[in-house]
Amino acid sequence: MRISVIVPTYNERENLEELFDRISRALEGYDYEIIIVDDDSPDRTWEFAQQLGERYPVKVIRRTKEKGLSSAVIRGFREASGDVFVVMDADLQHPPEVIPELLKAIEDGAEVAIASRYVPGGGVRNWYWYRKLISRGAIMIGRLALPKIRNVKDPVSGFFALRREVVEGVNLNPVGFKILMEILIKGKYGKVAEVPFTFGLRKAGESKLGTKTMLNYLRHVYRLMRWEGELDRLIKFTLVGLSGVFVNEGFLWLFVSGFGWDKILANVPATELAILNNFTWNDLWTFKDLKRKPLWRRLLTFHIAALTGAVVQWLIYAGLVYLGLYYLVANLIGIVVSFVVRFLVNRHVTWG
Ligand SMILES: Nc1nc2c(ncn2[C@@H]2O[C@H](COP(=O)(O)OP(=O)(O)OP(=O)(O)O)[C@@H](O)[C@H]2O)c(=O)[nH]1
Ligand SMILES: [Mg+2]
Repeated sequence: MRISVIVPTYNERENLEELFDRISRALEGYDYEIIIVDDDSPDRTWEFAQQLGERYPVKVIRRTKEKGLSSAVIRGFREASGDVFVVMDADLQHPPEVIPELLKAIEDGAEVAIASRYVPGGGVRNWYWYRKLISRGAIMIGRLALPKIRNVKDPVSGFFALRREVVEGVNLNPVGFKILMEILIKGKYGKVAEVPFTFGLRKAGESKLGTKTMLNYLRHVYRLMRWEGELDRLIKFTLVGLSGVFVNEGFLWLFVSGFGWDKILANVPATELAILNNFTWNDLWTFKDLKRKPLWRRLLTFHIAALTGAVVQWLIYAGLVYLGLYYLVANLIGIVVSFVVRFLVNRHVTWG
């Protein structure tokens, strides 16, 4: 088994020697190469990497026309000759000593092995609380929006190993910053393993991450949702929901004006009929490929989602009105949040 360790770099000269030294110790006995993909760093990281190539098995790629972390990793995949690829940062936030554990997981049958901050034994060190919060929040959004990766605890880690076949012939989009998420959605694999590790602060040099990152991340999640067909589901779910409004209003009118029923009570069966209408269309159309649970379970959780949505809507309405927000705006926010909650419960539970 030959290993290719792919390291994207930009101004990482100060970290390179220690990085190579620790990789070479960690991979003693392995057949391996280190591939540095450098975007023409002003500190001449590429040049120093070439010099170190006298002592370590290094292949240096100096890109002068392209820039960007993900495209650098994809380029590394193309240049790599190994059977297993390891991707890691140069700044020693990713301890090379973890690489053998990743390789062990691959040998044990995983096609993708992730060095994970969010499995027991892993973590982050010296992070401000808001960086932790953003990291956790971003991962939660990704896992909720992309059911395929919902069981992966750290789908945005920059430190992972995979078999060559996972990405071979796969068209990866270099625009997103989180290449692992791209691979987990588009790659060809069966089993994913996560190995704990502690992510610290960078040793030297500067962070390349700006405030634009969060917005770019959300755009990336959105693109992957589209690619997965999850956005289509969301649109269908919306249309079905709108059809339910007409069913609810229509039956309410029939029961009150036609049958002379009590206005308050008549809305109970009218609402139930709308719920059944929505369930039927979602079952036959929105989630038609996901009928894994028995019908009665789907019906039950669909009702629970409807009830949860109604409670959430009312709580948000009451809370925002109490805080002084105009009541129609408060209700609108409640409706939108309730809609998202209902979609997620149904996507992950009813048709999960
Ligand atoms: N080739 C290339 N490498 C990059 C680019 N941006 C970042 N990198 C490298 O990718 C790795 C991760 O970037 P960092 O700036 O450390 O990102 P981070 O670890 O999330 O942030 P810090 O905690 O501040 O270090 C490092 O090895 C960088 O040198 C780029 O545009 N091109
Ligand atoms: Mg870093």
